[in-house]
Amino acid sequence: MIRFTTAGESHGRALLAILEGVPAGLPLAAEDVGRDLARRMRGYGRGARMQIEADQAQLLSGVRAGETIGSPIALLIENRDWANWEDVMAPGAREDAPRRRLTRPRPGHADLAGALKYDRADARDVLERASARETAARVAAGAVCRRLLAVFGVEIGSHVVELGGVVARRAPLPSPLNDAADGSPVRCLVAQAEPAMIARIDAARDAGDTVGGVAEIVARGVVVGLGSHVAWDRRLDGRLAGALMSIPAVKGVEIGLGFGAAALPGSEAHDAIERAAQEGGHTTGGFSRRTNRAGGLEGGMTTGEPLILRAAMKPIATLMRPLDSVDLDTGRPAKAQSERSDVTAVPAMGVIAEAMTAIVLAGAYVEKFGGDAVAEMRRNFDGYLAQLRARQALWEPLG
Ligand code: EPS
Repeated sequence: MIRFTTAGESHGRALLAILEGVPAGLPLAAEDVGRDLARRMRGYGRGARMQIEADQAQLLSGVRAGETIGSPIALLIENRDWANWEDVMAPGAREDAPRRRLTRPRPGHADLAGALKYDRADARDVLERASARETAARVAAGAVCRRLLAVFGVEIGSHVVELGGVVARRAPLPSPLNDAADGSPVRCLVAQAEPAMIARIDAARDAGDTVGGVAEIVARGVVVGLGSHVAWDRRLDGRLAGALMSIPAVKGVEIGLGFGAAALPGSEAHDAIERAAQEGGHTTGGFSRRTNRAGGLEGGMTTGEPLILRAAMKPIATLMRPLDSVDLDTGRPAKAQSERSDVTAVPAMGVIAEAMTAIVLAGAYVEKFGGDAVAEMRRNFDGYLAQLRARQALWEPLG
């Protein structure tokens, strides 16, 4: 089992991730993590905070001489902005400390429900943790999982398919996906859509508004048979959907055709099965599909076809022309509070969704192939591939 937890406030000293269950013997360096952290910080529409930070991970435990040793991996990312917030966020009690209180909750943010639930008079105690800054720690944990998945030939990428209402036309996906997507300021593969998306972000910024969008996550090289149909909580589609839905501001998740499948007849919603070409199909049991409407998941299990997931992000809740709210101190109507923020973070959300996908998939690999050591997992994986091949050996050769 792979488990992880994070800690840290947006303007606190640092973020921390603890990842447990990664097998021993995986080569790992801080740069493996740093690459994804840097990718998460980019994207047109980010605010001034991203000019302050330069996220890097320190490996505090679980790695020795460049290899994991099977113990929990603790990753630390310092907040550079801490230097500007130390007085406000310091854990020690000080009467005269500046508070930078937030008392006019932002509709769409965790401010109000969090302040009520945790009995806080200052919603800063809520927003500091609800802030999507926390996702840097997830991306660090995800980068380690991505490294493990690479041993088994899995590649995870993402791209933005919709931003601010601009929908990118479907196009064939390049491989590796991220090499192409990361070259775009909005991580969009369709050159014609990019300027329109940028224009929507600019217009929203000028209007004191924000925009949302949709990122598509693609995992290639995933072996058939991860997850299980036998119990609700072992279905991989459920785990993936939960993981993506847990990303701040994500309000919708689709797999394959997703909501579109509901309107189609069965004959147009499924993926006909055929034999894979002779040279391919070692991770799909010798089968292939003419289409991939299922998004690589049937019965809660991987089919061996690429996983296709989409996550829809609502517009960021911090508005420079705020919506109506109520002041927690006075109970009187007031405009919601504005804070420095981003106009959009959809490009970053795709990178975060990759990380969450990697964490769930790495967990599924460890579950299926056992995993105290990478070499042990590898043996079990090879044994499974041999099992898949043995079945094919009974078949007539393809003519
Ligand atoms: C965020 C507000 C902004 C974002 C932040 C998420 O931060 P600040 O309040 O410091 O300007 O930049 O995202 C990050 C810091 C990050 O690393 O992604 C919010 O309120 O959710």
